[in-house]
Amino acid sequence: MKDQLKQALIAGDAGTVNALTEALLAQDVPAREILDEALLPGMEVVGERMRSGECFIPEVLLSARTMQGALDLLRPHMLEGESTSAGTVVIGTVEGDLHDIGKNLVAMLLQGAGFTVVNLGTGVTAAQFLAAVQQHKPQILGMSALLTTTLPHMGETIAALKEAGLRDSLRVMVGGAPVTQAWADELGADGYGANAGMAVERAKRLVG
Ligand code: B12
Repeated sequence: MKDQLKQALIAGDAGTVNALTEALLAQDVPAREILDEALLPGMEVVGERMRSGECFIPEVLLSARTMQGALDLLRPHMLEGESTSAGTVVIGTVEGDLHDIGKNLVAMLLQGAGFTVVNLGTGVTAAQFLAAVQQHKPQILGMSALLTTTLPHMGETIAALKEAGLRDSLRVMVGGAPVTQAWADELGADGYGANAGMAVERAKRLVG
């Protein structure tokens, strides 16, 4: 059934994806397993096809929307348990970038791990990140970017934090497909996560 789910996601068939996700949950298949073994591998294929020119933006968008729908179904199953806050995380996708599936996944798993998450959405400017830090006083600021052209905006936010004297009041984490540990180091970020699981591990260590 997991392979059928993966194929339906690739096809952008929301009805089938929702039905199969619900059926798997009803069989007590853990939400994390549905994510790791069906949905994420499905998006991986969509990405490869986009790269090779085999599929185009409308199709990718359809799969992306379908993925968001499935994540909504999984969310309640990933949030069980922890009640006390492990800390506050402000997270967003940088200016000029509207990719948010990975960022939302990170936000969801951080919530599941007990963090209070303030999700600023997409296209967040350095000034908006700064304002949110001033308002919410988070322990961690997370920035996501999926385009090589929008990566530099991460540095602008860090510069804005420095200018406001707030850089040392929190830890900065960065991620997104083109982000590497080397890029995180160059930026002077405190953490990097290649995937949502690693992001959560890293966040726990940063506040621990
Ligand atoms: C879905 C998708 C879209 C959707 C986005 C829908 C949405 N709501 O997000 C749509 C169709 C809108 C889209 C548009 C575009 N896209 Co696009 N897209 C993708 C695709 C296929 C998948 C991205 C995804 O969701 N992956 C699944 C998630 C789970 O993975 P992830 O995002 O990497 O996140 C994980 C980690 O990176 C990490 N992480 C993410 N964020 C954070 C943050 C922190 C703090 C931490 C610690 C970790 C972390 O954890 C996440 C979970 O495990 C990728 C291909 C790819 N392989 O990445 C291209 C891709 C990113 N897109 C690309 C391009 C070029 C575009 C467009 C410019 C296309 C166009 N010509 O218009 C536009 C740009 C729009 C814009 N201004 O942002 C290129 C980027 C190339 C580059 N090097 O810059 C890619 C790589 C495709 C390609 N190979 O050509 N896209």
